[in-house]
Amino acid sequence: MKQELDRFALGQLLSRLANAGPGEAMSLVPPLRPGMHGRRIGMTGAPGAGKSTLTGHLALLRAADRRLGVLAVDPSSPHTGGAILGDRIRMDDLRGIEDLYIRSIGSRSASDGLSDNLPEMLDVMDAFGFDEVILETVGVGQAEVAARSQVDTLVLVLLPESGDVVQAMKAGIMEMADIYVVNKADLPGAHRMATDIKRIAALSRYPEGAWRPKVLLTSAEQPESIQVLSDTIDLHQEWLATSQDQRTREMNRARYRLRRLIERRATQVISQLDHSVLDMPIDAQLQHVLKEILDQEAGAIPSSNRL
Ligand SMILES: Nc1nc2c(ncn2[C@@H]2O[C@H](COP(=O)(O)OP(=O)(O)O)[C@@H](O)[C@H]2O)c(=O)[nH]1
Ligand SMILES: [Mg+2]
Repeated sequence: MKQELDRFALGQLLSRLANAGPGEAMSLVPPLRPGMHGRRIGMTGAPGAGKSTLTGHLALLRAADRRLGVLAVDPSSPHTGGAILGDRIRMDDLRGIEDLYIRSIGSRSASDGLSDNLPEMLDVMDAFGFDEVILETVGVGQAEVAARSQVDTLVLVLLPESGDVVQAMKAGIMEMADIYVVNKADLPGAHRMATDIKRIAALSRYPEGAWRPKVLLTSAEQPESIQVLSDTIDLHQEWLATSQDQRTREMNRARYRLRRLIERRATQVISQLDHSVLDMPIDAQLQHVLKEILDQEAGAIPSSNRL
């Protein structure tokens, strides 16, 4: 039996993380035992594509037999708590579902559509025993790439008639997502777009044993379409369990975290430089900045958490 979910403690910890600097963020994550990692599903796509609506429906389906968390990174609503996503779920629907936790977080300074301390927030979800976390992020270019490294299964939610996406796919980034969803299937153009994407997928070459991206049509008005999406996510998870790329994914995740960390520290140090440093030759500036970062590091992280 799992320990009861302490929503209050979790909420507090996520709030502290949302406002923490890089050093503090790492010290806030409780130690994780091996095997404590839940599944991570990313829902990304342009604003208005219907991600929150779809995520809400999906969450209700998938929370029936597991502890499910939803983190929605919503740059437009840093202060609305769970309201944005919560609005899309009726309280009636939540009856009988005990272990569903939904939370909106602002994206702060992260330019890639993810929140600064998202890797740590996801670790916290693991520490609180979530079997699965659905991560909603606004995807525009860089964001899909960033979300990619943080989740196991990435769902790209598309609007009918967003032809630029189809163009981008033709240029060969079909491996961007695991599942392509043309949402709002009730609107004109959706079926046509799904057919176009399927055609592109059929033309792409995949190595032996690779996952072939799936293309689905969904609509908030068609519950069975959301069931199919949920089943397809399960299918991808099953494929992951047998695939050889687990190490590669773990390394990409670690790389993203490390890069973000260094970027944030460097940005902070560089923003505080004055003429005394900026007038130096560039290699001296570099030396200075690297030393500053190292000095800060020595002070910021408790030794027990050092890598
Ligand atoms: N026609 C139609 N509209 C939808 C559907 N799903 C969501 N919407 C509407 O699209 C708008 C944006 O939805 P939202 O879930 O907030 O999109 P997000 O910005 O991607 O999270 C809202 O007005 C929704 O009511 C759908 O399946 N069909
Ligand atoms: Mg949304």
